[in-house]
Amino acid sequence: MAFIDEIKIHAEAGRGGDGVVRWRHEKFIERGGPAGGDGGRGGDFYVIAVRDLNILSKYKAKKEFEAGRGEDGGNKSLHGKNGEDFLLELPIGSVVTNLITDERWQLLEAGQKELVLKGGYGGFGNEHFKSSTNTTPQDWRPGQDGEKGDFRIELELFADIGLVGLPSAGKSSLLNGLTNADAKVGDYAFTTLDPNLGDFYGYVIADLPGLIEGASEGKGLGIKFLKHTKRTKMIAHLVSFENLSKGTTGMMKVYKEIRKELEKYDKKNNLGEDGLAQKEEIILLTKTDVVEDEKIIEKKKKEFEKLGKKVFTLSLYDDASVKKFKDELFKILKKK
Ligand SMILES: Nc1nc2c(ncn2[C@@H]2O[C@H](COP(=O)(O)OP(=O)(O)OP(=O)(O)O)[C@@H](O)[C@H]2O)c(=O)[nH]1
Ligand SMILES: [Mg+2]
Repeated sequence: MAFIDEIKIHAEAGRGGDGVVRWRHEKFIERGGPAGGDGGRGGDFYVIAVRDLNILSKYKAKKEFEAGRGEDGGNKSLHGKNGEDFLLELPIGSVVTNLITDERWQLLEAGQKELVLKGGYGGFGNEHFKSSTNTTPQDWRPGQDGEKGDFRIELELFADIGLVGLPSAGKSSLLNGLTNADAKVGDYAFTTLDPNLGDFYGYVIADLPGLIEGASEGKGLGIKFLKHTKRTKMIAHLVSFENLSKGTTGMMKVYKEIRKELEKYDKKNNLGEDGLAQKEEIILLTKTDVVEDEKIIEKKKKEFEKLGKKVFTLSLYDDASVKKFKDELFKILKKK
């Protein structure tokens, strides 16, 4: 299923039910007084945030939504039932804009529910119009229309930490290792085409598409990747030990290449202080299992530590290293 981050929909809250004209039936009295009930309220239209990033693609085929109509009033002064509310599930991070009124809602946490369109009031039945001067009113009112609107829904993916790195650095594997996400993993570049999110003890980790040289100019999946990086609070930059073979400077070279893309993107978009390169960054040296000599791993770690950032080494095949990183990551996120 393709990942979708913007849709347009049309929605209508329910129309109120009509009031009715009815009469009490009493023995020997033909018209025993007005007994027409009021119509029920039309259902309201809500949006509610869920932790499902791909849910927008569900609405690709169906773009019109309608809450339930209120029931008409009944005899014996029976009030019509209210129409059913409609709850449209949207991913956390959605920004909903009413294109007619310009009202905006931002869904920031799971379960957040916003009333977007109100259902119409039910109409009065004839009993409502009863008075001392009019004991047999014929009056009734129709239900009101519910509010209607056209909406744009944009997904502004935001995460506490974004996993950044070359294709195949092991980002998706790590996301799966840290959370219960089920991101696709593959030994070819650009396995991840769209971001995946995972829940890490209440923090959101975003696994982003791989980045290559030239990404800031649109190479690879550049723009898509960078657009979503903008909303992450911090970055975990993954560099695989597989790059070690590119000479002793291999891993650092790869790291710097990606830093350069972040900076270029910031410059191009005049992001300044809000830039990607300004975000707090931790460095993860991944796939330590491909290196036989423990000393090389330590040496690389020291080399990266000179950048003045927190550096971790890990392998998905070494549970202890993943556990250690999990504990540290939790502490880092908690402090933020
Ligand atoms: N040896 C080894 N292989 C790993 C490790 N972690 C991931 N891999 C393998 O590396 C390959 C790439 O892993 P992914 O998790 O798909 O990499 P990615 O960074 O998400 O790649 P893109 O989505 O293309 O950007 C897969 O074949 C994984 O099985 C590790 O710790 N050690
Ligand atoms: Mg991936």
